[in-house]
Amino acid sequence: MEPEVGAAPAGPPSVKPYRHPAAGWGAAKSVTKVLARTGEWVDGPRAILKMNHENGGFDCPGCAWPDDYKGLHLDICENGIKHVTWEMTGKRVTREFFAAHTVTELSGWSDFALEDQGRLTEPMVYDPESDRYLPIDWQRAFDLFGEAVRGLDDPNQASFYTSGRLGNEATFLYQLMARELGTNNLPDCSNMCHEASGRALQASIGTGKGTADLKDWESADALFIMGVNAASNAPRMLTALADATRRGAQVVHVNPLVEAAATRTIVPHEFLDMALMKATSTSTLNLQVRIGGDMALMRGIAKAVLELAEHDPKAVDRQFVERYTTGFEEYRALVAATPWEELERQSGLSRPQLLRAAQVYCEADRSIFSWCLGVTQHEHGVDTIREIVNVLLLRGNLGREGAGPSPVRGHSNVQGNRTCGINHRPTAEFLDRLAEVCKIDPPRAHGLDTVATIEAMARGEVKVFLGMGGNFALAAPDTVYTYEALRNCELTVHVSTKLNRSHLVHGRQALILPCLGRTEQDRQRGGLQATSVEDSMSMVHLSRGMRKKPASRQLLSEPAIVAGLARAALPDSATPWEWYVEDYDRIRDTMSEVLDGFEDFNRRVRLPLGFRIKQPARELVFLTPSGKAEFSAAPLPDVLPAPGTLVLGTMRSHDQWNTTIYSDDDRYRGVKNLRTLIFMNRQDMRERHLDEFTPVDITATARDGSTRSLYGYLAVPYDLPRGCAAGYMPEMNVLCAIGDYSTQSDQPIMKHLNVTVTAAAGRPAE
Ligand SMILES: Nc1nc2c(c(=O)[nH]1)N[C@H]1C(S)=C(S)[C@@H](COP(=O)(O)OP(=O)(O)OC[C@H]3O[C@@H](n4cnc5c(=O)[nH]c(N)nc54)[C@H](O)[C@@H]3O)O[C@H]1N2
Ligand SMILES: Nc1nc2c(c(=O)[nH]1)N[C@H]1C(S)=C(S)[C@@H](COP(=O)(O)OP(=O)(O)OC[C@H]3O[C@@H](n4cnc5c(=O)[nH]c(N)nc54)[C@H](O)[C@@H]3O)O[C@H]1N2
Ligand SMILES: [Mo]
Repeated sequence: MEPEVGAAPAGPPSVKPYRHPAAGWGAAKSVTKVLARTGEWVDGPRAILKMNHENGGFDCPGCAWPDDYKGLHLDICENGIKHVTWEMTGKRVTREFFAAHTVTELSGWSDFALEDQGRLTEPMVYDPESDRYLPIDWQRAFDLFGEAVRGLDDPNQASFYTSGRLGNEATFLYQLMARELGTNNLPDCSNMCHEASGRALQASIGTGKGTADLKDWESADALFIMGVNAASNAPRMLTALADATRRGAQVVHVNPLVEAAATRTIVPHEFLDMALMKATSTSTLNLQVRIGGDMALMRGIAKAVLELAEHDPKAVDRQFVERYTTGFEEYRALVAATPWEELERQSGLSRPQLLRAAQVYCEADRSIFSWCLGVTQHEHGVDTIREIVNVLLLRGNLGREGAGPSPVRGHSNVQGNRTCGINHRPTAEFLDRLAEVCKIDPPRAHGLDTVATIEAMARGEVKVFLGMGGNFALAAPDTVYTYEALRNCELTVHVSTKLNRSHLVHGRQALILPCLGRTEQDRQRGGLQATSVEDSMSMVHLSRGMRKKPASRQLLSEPAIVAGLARAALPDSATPWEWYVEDYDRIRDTMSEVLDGFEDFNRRVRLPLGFRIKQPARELVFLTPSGKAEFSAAPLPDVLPAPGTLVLGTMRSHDQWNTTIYSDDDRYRGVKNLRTLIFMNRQDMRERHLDEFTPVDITATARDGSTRSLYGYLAVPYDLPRGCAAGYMPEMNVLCAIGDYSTQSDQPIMKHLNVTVTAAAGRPAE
């Protein structure tokens, strides 16, 4: 049986095209509804005013888009507000709540209902006798963890997951604990997110991060926005896109769907525009690639540029290519050998469309290419991103203003987590520094990532699982298998703010440890504390909670929880865990000695806008084996669906935050009260004799030939290329086999599931 997931629909389903600009009044109305629902009329707006503000505000936990560096206007968005008020709810999950409901009963609740119970208030331990969570005091909870870890034969039998919400200081302590224990098992959400970006950029330009910042976005002549639903998932990008079209820059959207950000917007903080209903266009060209077709599109652009260069010497920046790159000749030969017909077939775009994209690129002096999950969650995600870099290199779009690669990260501090040591494949240099400064002997062998952790838990090789935030059970692929894996553990521990599915899918022993959220003040012996975070564009700045009264007096901060766990697991540790927590400046002092680019951390992080971590590639210093930016010459993958099948991509709705489902609506795609749907091309529906809302069964066939199904989903006709389909995560994780991860990035290929869709025959009898 499939697990019960998703929200509870509030009425009959409907789908109508959305004809309004993104953001604007629809967003304002939605915010009003959210504030009403949480009852946060006073604190909600106060929090919003403090969000993303230089000096004294807290970082919006909504996404990793950078704050407006000019600090002039209210840089907020509907979804950030939703996210913050969701944390600030007045509702509480108390010991009485847990006493009233068994875990078995709660397992039947929707994910919406679970989180909607409000904030967790005290540590709880699972009691198998009564099938309930019972209160436990903090010290006993820490000791339970400590005993379990000390009882392992090998520290590699524990795995430590991070969700990208965790601040830098807690992150540093967390990885220190794991490594002092003796393991690099540090899976994190970026294993499902931007692993491909990190690996591709590292290989091509010697840094795992993008090089463009917000100022560059403001001076680019062309912005290529690939595989991101920005209006929902990075809404503050809309401001940058509207600014760009206003000053005459080109904005090209590459997406199988024409998402709301690819139309027009009413810029959220421009109140006059709001009052006058004045929308600004956020797109000059939409290219509806087929799912997985981005690499063919990039190669098509490269081919056109190289053909043009035969009679226009300015098409390729020869000087740049010669001075700063290697591998150009090989790449040129490969591109020349790839026929246009193949590029058309694989991209799903016509030759005129490919040429048009190339023309935009060639007419721009400075171009930025930005991307998110639509590009990364594929088998060939790394090759595709390297192809993006190839295209940038051809015209010298690197190391100068207004140009460069610019991945849009997901969680608000997922990039900071990596910078501060969450990496199952740490470099030797990092470990050497850690060993020297922290006087520990870190393990050198690589650890387990997300998929490998699940497999190891299923085999009984990982026995203790600790989730530092997040909702591992639902976020991970192959839901049924992942549930079995978690249930196979000796101990599962989750540090969380809200009740979620991962607390119900637990090991033989289980703990829920509730923590302070980002909006709340964090007071330690040394006074009020702030934590630092890093955004998508490598800006590091402080985040300070403003709420004086936490959701419960029993909540601890994340650094304090890590310290408590560490001390219990490492009673003789010489690391001054308790001393660190008294004053986070002490953690930052140690970090400044270990981490590259964090020199003088405590002073620089207190500058009004924080500081930017230096990007060597931005200065045209390439830390690659050749010392140059490296062209890649990867073969073009075949992404066409086999006859009779479709390629299905899983994605978010507008009204959800990863596994947190706010409602069953998806406003910009015109959907109401429906998540169990599959968006399909009309003709693909006709071929299968499906009408709108015909119930269908969806069966995914994994690489190993095994199948997984979802039953009774509703077909919804949508404007996407033939052979392509889309639906919502996390529900559709049921379809994603554990073994179907990219051999290039180890990322589950959540945007490329091979499925058949048939009129519903119903779930077979078990
Ligand atoms: N409100 C809100 N904000 C969020 C999140 C949230 O859940 N809610 N999640 C956060 C996180 S952790 C992340 S990682 C980001 C995710 O941000 P996104 O990457 O926008 O996430 P998805 O919803 O998965 O949407 C992927 C987009 O890629 C497109 N796509 C699918 N396949 C392909 C393809 O083959 N090629 C191209 N070019 N496009 C394709 C889809 O149509 C969709 O527009 O957002 C972050 N911000
Ligand atoms: N099929 C499919 N699956 C996907 C994806 C996809 O596109 N398709 N996307 C993947 C991606 S990009 C990601 S990032 C993952 C998301 O994976 P996760 O990061 O694991 O999941 P979230 O839903 O963001 O986690 C929500 C939970 O975090 C906890 N939380 C909230 N705030 C805090 C806090 O301040 N501190 C702590 N300790 N806990 C807090 C709450 O208890 C809440 O229930 O999902 C992945 N899964
Ligand atoms: Mo993510």
